Amino acid sequence: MHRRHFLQATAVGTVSTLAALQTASAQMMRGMTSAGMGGMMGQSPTTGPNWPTGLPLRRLGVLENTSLSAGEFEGTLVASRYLASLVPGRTTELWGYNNASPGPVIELREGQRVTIGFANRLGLDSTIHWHGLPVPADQDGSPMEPVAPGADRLYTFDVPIGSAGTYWYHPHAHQTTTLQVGHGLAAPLIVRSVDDPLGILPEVNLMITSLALDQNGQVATGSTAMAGMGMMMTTGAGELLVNGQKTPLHTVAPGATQRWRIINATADRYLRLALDGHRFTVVGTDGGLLTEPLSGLTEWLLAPAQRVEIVVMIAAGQSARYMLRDLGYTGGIGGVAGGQLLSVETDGAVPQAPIELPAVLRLVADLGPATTRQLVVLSATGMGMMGTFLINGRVFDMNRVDLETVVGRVELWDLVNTTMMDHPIHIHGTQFQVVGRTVRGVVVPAAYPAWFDTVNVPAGETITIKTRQMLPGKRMIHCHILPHEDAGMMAVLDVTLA
Ligand SMILES: [Cu+2]
Repeated sequence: MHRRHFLQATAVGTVSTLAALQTASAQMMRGMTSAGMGGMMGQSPTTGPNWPTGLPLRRLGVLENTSLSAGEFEGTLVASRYLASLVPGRTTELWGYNNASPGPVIELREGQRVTIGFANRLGLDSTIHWHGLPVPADQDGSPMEPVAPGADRLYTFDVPIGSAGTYWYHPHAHQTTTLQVGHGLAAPLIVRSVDDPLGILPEVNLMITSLALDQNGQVATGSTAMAGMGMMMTTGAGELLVNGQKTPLHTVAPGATQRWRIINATADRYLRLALDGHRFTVVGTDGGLLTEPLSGLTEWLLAPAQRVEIVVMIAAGQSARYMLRDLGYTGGIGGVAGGQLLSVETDGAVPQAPIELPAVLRLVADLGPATTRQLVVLSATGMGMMGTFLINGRVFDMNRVDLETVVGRVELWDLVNTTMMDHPIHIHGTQFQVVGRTVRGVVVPAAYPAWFDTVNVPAGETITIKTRQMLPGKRMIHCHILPHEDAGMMAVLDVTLA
């Protein structure tokens, strides 16, 4: 393995021995993270095929509501393998919902009753997890509720008032989430309110995924063998795609004001988002709108599974081009170069007048005084690639309860990261508020109130959140770097009635 990669690295010519070794080491790491065992056993995912770029940005399809009643949403999702043309001369097997990757957008309204039929035609256990929505525990698509290959089930839940926001849905089967999401199973879910203060703005959904293809144009990611081996390494694998396309082209009128809903649906990539030549305004996070817009931003870190809603006022110049980029992020260990996400081009139209945003969007009310404090410690065990990550010292066991709470109780949780890399921690069943972060003993309060279901806990730091569960049942708490989740960086929260 070392020898093969060393030869690859030196074959390019006049590189110094040290540089060659560094390149070889980097390629080896990339190979292992992108292809799992496949990459280590001779397939070469490090030199994938050339993706076409600059195609018009695809608008994702919307899942049809087959209910005749305004208060209900009924739809059907079939998860299966299908063939797609992604790169020249190759046909790629993707896994998708209704033969699409990303799958169809589910557009819901606050207060709706939702019934979605799910047909699992993947050939292995799967689920649909409605990421971020407070659905009942047995409708949450957790690993405790697997849908067998060939089986069907109904998911039923109500969309709470106040939950308007940008979510997504994806599989959450035991130890195969990386495999399934990595093959393309993910899609946006948007909840709308009747009184959206930004309702007049044109919207664009930007679903960001990563897809690693080998030389034959086949998906090379998410080996369960790799997940079981230990997970000290992650990130950096595959191409970053927007709505399933490599650096597509988004054409806008000069001066246009647009609302972009951006979803980080990658398995393991932090996205440090920036738009060339522009500042932007963040108006919403995982659980919907902020109290006040955060304007004048030049970048925003979007951890795996997080969403952000931004308002962009495009510059007034005609026929200009700007790149939406990932600036790259080290995540506490190693280094991941960024990349180009979306090419934004103004057309020759007369510049539009900017649309002013309201000073207040909606109240993000404090959850109130906490009566309980709990500790969630993220730690590492083992050495190098044979190690794994733990929550409160233990690897995931769905037959064990790790944390307990009661319905309606407001709690402070200290998420303590003792490891050398960041972990984006996701709590099922609720939205929570970040209280602050502690860096080397210094407490930094959160700058603004916001709803999150996933929070990045930087290496060596503590993030304190205020959280509350409103429905009984067993809930997952886990790292949303999917290889970490599959390897057992997950815990069970048992929510009981008071
Ligand atoms: Cu992690």
